[in-house]
Amino acid sequence: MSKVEILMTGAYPEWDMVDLEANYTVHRLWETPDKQRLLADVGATVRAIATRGELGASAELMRQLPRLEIVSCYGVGTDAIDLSYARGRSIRVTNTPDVLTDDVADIGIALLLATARHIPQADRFVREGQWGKVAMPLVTRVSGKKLAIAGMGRIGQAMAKRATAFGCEIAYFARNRRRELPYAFEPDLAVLARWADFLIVIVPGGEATKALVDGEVLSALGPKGIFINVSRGSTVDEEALITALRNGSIQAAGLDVFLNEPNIDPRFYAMENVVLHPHHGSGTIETRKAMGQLARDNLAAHFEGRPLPTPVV
Ligand code: 8YV
Repeated sequence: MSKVEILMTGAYPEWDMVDLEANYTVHRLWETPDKQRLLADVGATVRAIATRGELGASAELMRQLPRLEIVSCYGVGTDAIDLSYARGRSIRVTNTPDVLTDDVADIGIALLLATARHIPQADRFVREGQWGKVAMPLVTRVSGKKLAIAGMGRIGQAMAKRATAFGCEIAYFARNRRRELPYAFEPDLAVLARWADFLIVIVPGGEATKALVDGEVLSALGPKGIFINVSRGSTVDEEALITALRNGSIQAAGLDVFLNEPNIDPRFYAMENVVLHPHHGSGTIETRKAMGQLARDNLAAHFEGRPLPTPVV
């Protein structure tokens, strides 16, 4: 029996590639210089897309795959997948929730600590031989401060739990109030930012949250405020963020996500008050193994006619 043909939009770690190559005929779109040519050659026989959170699958791509049955996403965020197009054609979509929650929450808190406590700057200070010659500038305490979290899903809750251990007071903004949670809910993000010392954003990406954090929210956060983004670059008005960082209307930012990754706005490189992280919140060996397993399990379940472990559509 011939193998099922799948189209991959980006690489997975080697341990996943070995398994995928053994079980499917894999077409590597990201490595192909002439993508249209590849799609014209194999599009008619491809039955699955294996993609990544940040790469997704557009309607334009899916339109070129008339036998497409499933899009398996290596990542929890499906904002870059055209879900309504997939629904319209009864194409299944799966993601990798839960397995990455703790690692992304760790990075949210780590970026807050790194940004407030100047950890990258301190590392440079020691390496460059400044220690003992000049005083390391004093920095901002995190413990016991007011933390606003925009987005109270699985990762938001995991960050709240961590911040509680730091003695932080927590309040949140979300689509819906979560009455079962012990944190204060604030439906107006600017009001929440005005109250907070720090704002961490972990809402899903997509149209509904585009530029949710705008100039008004940033100026409400204020000149001592620290902004952390572990969601998607699209959830913040990046131009407003760059302006706020440059003119001191916020103190600093810790960013795991950007517009146009990995070709981010070069103005970030020159800023001392930003900690940059290359969209790597889920990038531990442990979590990436679990994500790959789940992405592969979803494909296998679909082609063996079993219920999908983690369906989105
Ligand atoms: C991954 C992500 O970095 O889960 C998501 O939505 O953005 C990240 O965990 C990405 O999907 C892996 O390529």
